[in-house]
Amino acid sequence: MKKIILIKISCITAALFLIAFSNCNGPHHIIKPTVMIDSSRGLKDYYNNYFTIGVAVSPRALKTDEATLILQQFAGMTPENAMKMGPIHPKENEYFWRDADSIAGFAKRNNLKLRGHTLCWHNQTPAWLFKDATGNQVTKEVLLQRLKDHITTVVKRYKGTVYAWDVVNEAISDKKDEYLRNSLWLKIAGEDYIAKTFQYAHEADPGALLFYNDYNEISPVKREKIFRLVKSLKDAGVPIHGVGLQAHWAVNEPTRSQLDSTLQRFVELGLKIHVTELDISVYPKEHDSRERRPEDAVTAFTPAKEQGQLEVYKMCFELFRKYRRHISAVTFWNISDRYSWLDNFPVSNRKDYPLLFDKDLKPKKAFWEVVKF
Ligand code: HXH
Repeated sequence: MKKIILIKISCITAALFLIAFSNCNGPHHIIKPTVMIDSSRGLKDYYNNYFTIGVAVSPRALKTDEATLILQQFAGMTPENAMKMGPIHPKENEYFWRDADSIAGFAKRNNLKLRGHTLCWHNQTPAWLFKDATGNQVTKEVLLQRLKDHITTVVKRYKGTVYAWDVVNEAISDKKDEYLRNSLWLKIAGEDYIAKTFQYAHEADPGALLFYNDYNEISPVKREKIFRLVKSLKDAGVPIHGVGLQAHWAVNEPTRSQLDSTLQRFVELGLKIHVTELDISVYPKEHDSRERRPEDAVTAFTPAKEQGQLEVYKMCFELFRKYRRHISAVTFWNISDRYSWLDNFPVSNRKDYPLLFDKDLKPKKAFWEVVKF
């Protein structure tokens, strides 16, 4: 009896001791469950055996703390604007190399794969391009000669540094019943300006991979037109190696089945697929530019926006991984939510948060969904 009482007393004492001891340092000693974060691994490492993860950059970003983030996270780069015809070739006999050179130098020094963007586009063209000295529209012959000179000069300069070019950008029309965009390229030079552009690029650097690049590829109508163009180039023996899907998407599109059938369709081309300009807007997609309205007042990155965005990012990368044998590069269009081309577009005075890193360059919840596989 005495023995039992003694055991009881010592048990109670031990328990009291344990409680007292475990509480002596206050509640902050309670171990919280934490997610295991391996901060030494970037996107490029998680996807090492899948595709080259790239990012669109400005020369300015490479002189800030964003440069460190680029080196931690990305294996590839695309100049957002610096190699476009307007910025790089402002006058007929004048090139502006500084910005493109500084991006190419950074890529070279740090062993990043550089995608060139872009050689022929209807937008951001220099003022002189379509006009002769008297202000009249140039002929087909003059325009194609100018295009050839431009491509030869630019592509040769970055030979060995740029491994892939977006050769023609956005040549397909958004109008339901129109095939090619009715641009000055088409009006002046006719349909074969596209094949010619690829030929000029191939002659300037036979080792570069050449892509046709376009947006709204998830729309069944546009998708079939892109498919038709790329297939016709390939069948005609034009040097084209892949299709670039811009992937400017949003919280409401694409759906899983829409993206799956899009990727499935482009796989049938038997060419490479690059996802070239990925971002997921936190606002439902609007396909037309408009002024800001009162209901646009909430521009904060709310938990609901965060959740919607992470679900789309998760789904997209699940499908990218499914098609890993065909997709060889995935490039984000800008580095962090500090700056995106979507700020003020297509709605004026509206901030967007379309990327995987916040304005302090910290990974967002969507980042952890993308690397969890
Ligand atoms: C891309 N265009 C370009 O390839 C890239 O060079 C640029 O830096 C950013 C995006 C996407 C785009 C295409 C058409 C377009 C807007 C963006 O036209 C619209 C105009 C108004 C409303 C909706 C689309």
